[in-house]
Amino acid sequence: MGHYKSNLRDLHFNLFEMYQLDQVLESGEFGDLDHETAVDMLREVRTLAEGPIADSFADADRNPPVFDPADHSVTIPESFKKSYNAFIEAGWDKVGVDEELGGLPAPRSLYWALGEMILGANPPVFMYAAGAGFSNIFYDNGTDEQKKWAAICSERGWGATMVLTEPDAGSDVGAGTTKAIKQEDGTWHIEGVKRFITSADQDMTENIFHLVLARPEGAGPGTKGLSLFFVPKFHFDHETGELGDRNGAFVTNVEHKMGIKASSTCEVTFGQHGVPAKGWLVGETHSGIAQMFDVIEHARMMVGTKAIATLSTGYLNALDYAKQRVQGADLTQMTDKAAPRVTITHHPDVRRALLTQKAYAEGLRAVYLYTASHQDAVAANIVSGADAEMAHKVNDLLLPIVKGVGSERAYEKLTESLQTLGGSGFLQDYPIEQYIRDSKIDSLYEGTTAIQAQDFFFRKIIRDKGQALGHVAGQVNATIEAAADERLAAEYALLKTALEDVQGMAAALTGFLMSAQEDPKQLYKVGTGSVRFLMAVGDLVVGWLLLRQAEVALKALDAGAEGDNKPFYEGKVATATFFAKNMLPLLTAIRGTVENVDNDLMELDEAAF
Ligand code: ST9
Ligand code: FAD
Repeated sequence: MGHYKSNLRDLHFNLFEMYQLDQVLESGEFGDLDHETAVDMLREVRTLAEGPIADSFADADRNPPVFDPADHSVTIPESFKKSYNAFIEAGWDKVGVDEELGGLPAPRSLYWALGEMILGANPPVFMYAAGAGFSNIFYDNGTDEQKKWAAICSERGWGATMVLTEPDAGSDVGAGTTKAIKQEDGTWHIEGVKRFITSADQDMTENIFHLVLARPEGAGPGTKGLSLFFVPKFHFDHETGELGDRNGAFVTNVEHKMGIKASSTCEVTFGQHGVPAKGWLVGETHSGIAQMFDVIEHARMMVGTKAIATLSTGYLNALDYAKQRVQGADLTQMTDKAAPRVTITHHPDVRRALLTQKAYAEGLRAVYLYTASHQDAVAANIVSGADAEMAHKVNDLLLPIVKGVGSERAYEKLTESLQTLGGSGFLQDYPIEQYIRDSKIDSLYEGTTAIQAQDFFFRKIIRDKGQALGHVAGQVNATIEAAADERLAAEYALLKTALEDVQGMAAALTGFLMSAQEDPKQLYKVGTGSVRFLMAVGDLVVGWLLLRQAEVALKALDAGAEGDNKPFYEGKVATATFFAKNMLPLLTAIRGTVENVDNDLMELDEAAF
């Protein structure tokens, strides 16, 4: 048995019992894809993920990709190549991709459910295999001519990268100085150094295309002055795809990292090795940052789902261990030194830790799949009654929660998974230490948590005039008002208080923003409170979706659920109750801190830190 433990039962529960995937498929929006096919796909990907994909997880960590500065190449470990090939050869990289690109369109909820299993088993497999998805975004943004290249990129299975970051332009992408110089033939020469570029070289695909943000000479400052360029590693015949000369984009370093070592993180130097780095302006329009955000939105979803997937397998590994590890006596017999020893699942604190992990793993899974359901208009309408415009806004609103809250909570609760194994958790005999190392990146790349929190408040709430937040809050309120199951009365009351607390926090932050018109320093208070607010909304949504799951579970139990289903549904009810009683009340204290935030920390002399 490999390291990865999927939770297919919970994926089914979310897709079919919560988010009505059958109705989505019956809409005809996804061609012939039906219930049986979706179930088969989930089962097959589970088998693949737990087997060949997971197989190289530890080996590629201990023997990471090797960089050769002489020829700017990266060699991927053989073990990992097997995992990658198993995924590609079965065609899974084409799921969710347009038919024009050789893909199989699928509902986003199904796409991300499949993705969760790959991301939990071996995340870099998903990342290296994202070329077809990138081709789709290039296709959507490209000229008619470029759409043909996008089809070539997808069909020939080329790798792809997103190239934003520079040494002095991380969170502040608009500080980028990489230049684009227009050539007489209409192409561009890219010049500059980018760093931290994921998958920028590998020896698994015949070609790689880079989507690069660079500033055309004479363009203005900031992100709006950046344009997006298609820069292939090798030039190619634009009709046949046949490879030509090497282009001037060279990997000049590979980072040594804390985790996710199988994923190559590269410095890429453009146009400084005697060969120009030739690029093509994507779509022939200078709207680079908006085009790049099409990639970023998918990547943020990917990062959050990766984190949540890792927490889930961390929890299931911890649970497995806890059921077997015998240590100590039952607390009620602590004074009897001859009392029988019990498995650690008998200790209240271990149960608290396990339920905490379960609640966040399953609650955040419910959040990312709810979000994914708002990525298809047809599904959004079924799930929340949102029309196409509102579906888009709700997805925008929830992405910082999936990414920002998903990554922070996963990393935090994975330490509970490790703790459950005691000293053994610290060993490389178990996967959890690697889970922790591999998932730390999730709160950093694709916009740090602070950036997610600002995006959430300023763009997704204030700029949106609270429309999407109002829609989701309306859904939460509907659950409270309907109080569909009287056995959950205490939980509805706790959810009601949590909703009021979050609304109070939103009002406080909005108040600071308003008063910043008179006193700009009031804005610091938003900056100080925004991560707490993001995390609080995350808890509210997790608590709400767990409660809705409990309602469905109680109905199933009333209908006489048997066998494995019985403890599954009982677990759902217990988890929702645990979360409502143990996590939601904390929001009242957080509301107090957000409402009373002051500017003392901004007035403190730097020397006093
Ligand atoms: C990275 C990669 O970290 C990590 C892993 C890569 C793995 C690769 C594999 C990925 C697989 C997934 C892809 C699969 C694809 C599948 C497809 C299947 C079909 N939403 O606020 P302003 C835009 S990469 C949308 O003034 P500043 C918007 O156009 C590095 N758009 O910003 C806006 O204009 P307007 C990641 C947004 O102050 C314009 O930007 N690095 C959003 O100029 C300007 O907005 C980062 O993420 C949004 N939420 O710049 C950087 N926000 O307002 C983090 C902005 O007119 N830093 N736009 O609409 C930030 O995000 C900053 O806030 C900033 C600030 C750069 C945007
Ligand atoms: P900084 O921006 O310097 O941030 C440092 C700290 O300051 C953070 O805590 C941050 O939250 C905080 N901070 C910064 N600005 C603000 C602000 N305005 N308000 C509040 N707090 C702020 N980039 C790519 O383009 N493509 C890739 O494929 C890619 N892959 C990566 C893979 C790895 C393994 C790593 C480590 C990075 C990758 N990145 C990639 C870059 C990644 O997106 C950046 O590291 C990230 O955006 C943060 O930038 P930074 O590291 O420069 O940190």
